[in-house]
Amino acid sequence: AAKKLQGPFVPKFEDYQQVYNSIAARLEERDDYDDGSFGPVLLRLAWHCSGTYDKETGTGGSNGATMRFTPEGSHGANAGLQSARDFLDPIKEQYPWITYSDLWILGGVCAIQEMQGPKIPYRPGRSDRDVSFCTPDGRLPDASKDQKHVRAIFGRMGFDDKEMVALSGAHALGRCHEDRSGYSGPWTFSPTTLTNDYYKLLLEEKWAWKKWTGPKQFEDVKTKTLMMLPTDMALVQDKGFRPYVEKYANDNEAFFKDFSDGVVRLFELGVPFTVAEDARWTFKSSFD
Ligand code: DDH
Repeated sequence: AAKKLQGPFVPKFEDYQQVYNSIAARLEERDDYDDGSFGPVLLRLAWHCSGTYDKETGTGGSNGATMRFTPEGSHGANAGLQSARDFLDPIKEQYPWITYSDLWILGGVCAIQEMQGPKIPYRPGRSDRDVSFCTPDGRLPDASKDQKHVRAIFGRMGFDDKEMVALSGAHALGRCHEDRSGYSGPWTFSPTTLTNDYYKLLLEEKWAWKKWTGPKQFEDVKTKTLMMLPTDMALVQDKGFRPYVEKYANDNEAFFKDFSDGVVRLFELGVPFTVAEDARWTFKSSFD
């Protein structure tokens, strides 16, 4: 009998869901990290791939996974993200058909959903590119700056005020590390669960400059355990940003909706998709 011709392997939804499940299982298994979870640093990896996008030149963004290479991998803003890339390497070995760039973004999607955030619809289509596609240093935000800087950086990616405030709610998660950014501490009391606490704390706590020799940051006067960066504080100081901070502090559902929409857009910056927008997939979470 004639041997049936085997076409190239074309992964489908079920295949990506399997990758999702493997990342989720590894998140559960590897609790040997800050606050017991690699979730926050996985999200930061996905954001730092995407946040290099420049709408004028179409360069940067989540296509390419160019942070694998030295110039971009050693940019100051990316300090510490090696741990997230290492975390995902065994997954890449298990599913060699997925590109690094699709995998790193899927890692961000999985991290958000597994940390009880909203669903983040996803489509594949990113391809890995070589070192010549590395973006120049300085495209990611500098935490010591003010609202003008936040608007310039996120405006360059194509975001408006509402989206800037919604995306910043990611700082409900994770913490700053002195040996990475120079800053220190978490923003909330539950750094491995996504909630609107970041906005509530911004409005309800009293914040003062932390007295220390490190970079200028705020600490909460009451417990001195939480922190805000100058760029976080800009969101309540600025007249254009503040109404959104108030809205999200009062309405977790509105935050989840706008955060999900913003992240979907962020994670797709600079990608020449062949899959239509209305064909995005929504993955089952481990607890669904
Ligand atoms: Fe962020 N972020 N971020 N951030 N970020 C840091 C940590 C984390 C800024 C600076 C810092 C976003 C926006 C901004 C996460 C997600 C997102 C740290 C500390 C600094 C500094 C790093 C370290 O020491 O390890 C600035 C400035 C901005 C801005 O101007 C708006 C956005 C948009 C996101 C997102 O995910 C959509 C996460 C998660 C972390 C915690 C990482 C960890 O290891 O924990």
